[in-house]
Amino acid sequence: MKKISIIGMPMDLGQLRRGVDMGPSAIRYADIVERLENNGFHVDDLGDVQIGRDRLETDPQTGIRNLTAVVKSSEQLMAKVEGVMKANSFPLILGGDHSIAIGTLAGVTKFRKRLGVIWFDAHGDLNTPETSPSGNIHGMPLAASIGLGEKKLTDIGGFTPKVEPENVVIIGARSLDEGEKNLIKEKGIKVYTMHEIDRVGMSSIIEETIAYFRNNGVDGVHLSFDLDGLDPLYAPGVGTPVAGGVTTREAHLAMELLAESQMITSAEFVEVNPILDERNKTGQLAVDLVGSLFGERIL
Ligand code: Z70
Ligand code: MN
Ligand code: MN
Ligand code: MN
Repeated sequence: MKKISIIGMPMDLGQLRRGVDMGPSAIRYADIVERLENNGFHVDDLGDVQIGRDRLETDPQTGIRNLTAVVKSSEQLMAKVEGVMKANSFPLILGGDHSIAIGTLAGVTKFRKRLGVIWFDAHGDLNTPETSPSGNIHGMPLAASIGLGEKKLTDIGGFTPKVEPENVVIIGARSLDEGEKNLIKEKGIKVYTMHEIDRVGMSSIIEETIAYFRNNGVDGVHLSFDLDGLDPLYAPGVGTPVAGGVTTREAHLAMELLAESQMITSAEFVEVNPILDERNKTGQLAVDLVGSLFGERIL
């Protein structure tokens, strides 16, 4: 039987709004374990990584908030993910703000040296301390993972980069900072903005993405799913809502096509903030999408 190991990463240190540390609880409350078991998986919930609670520090040199605590917590997540992969189980990480992806990808890429990454997000998360408008680490994890920015973030696990820029595909972008736009051009990162989603449709985009990764010869694909990629109408419980996003139907279709491809080897669902949510709508949606990612069909 296929095994899935759930790791909760209740980290809110990568941004300023409190409550995203309760994301893993909200997703568990929406019965993620039962949902996956009903789909025929053996599920181990490994509980939560312990997160440092001290939010006092902003690095005076770089303006990065909570750097020490994020690094420490990321190292712990990396070790857990590594353990899951050693045990031949599928790592499914529940955030937490998107800064958790730094630790996730550090753990996954200890094993997969040519990893493809799907970054489903309204944002690029491609800021470096130089380009960041906020100093918030949740705006930096993709940059850090391709080796750019603060060394303490890029070098977690003792190696960098984790992922090659040509093996990254961003889907759902509609809020990019100037520095991020420059970086996308400079590194040739593949981005499907809302414009392309509207023009060619989600199914073509996922098919193209799968073909792109196959052609690149990746040895696995990680899905980093920021719930703010969805329109706030469907996912109100996020810290940085941006109008004009992906619909529930498009997101389900994407998950179903990825399930069919059998390409996804690890995943994380991030930025669920129950304090900002409406009766756990966003937590429930995350679980529904996980269902589709693991093979659920309407009929
Ligand atoms: C902005 C920054 C961001 C997620 C917001 C926002 C980044 N580009 N990331 N929500 N997940 O502060 O860097
Ligand atoms: Mn077990
Ligand atoms: Mn994000
Ligand atoms: Mn985002």
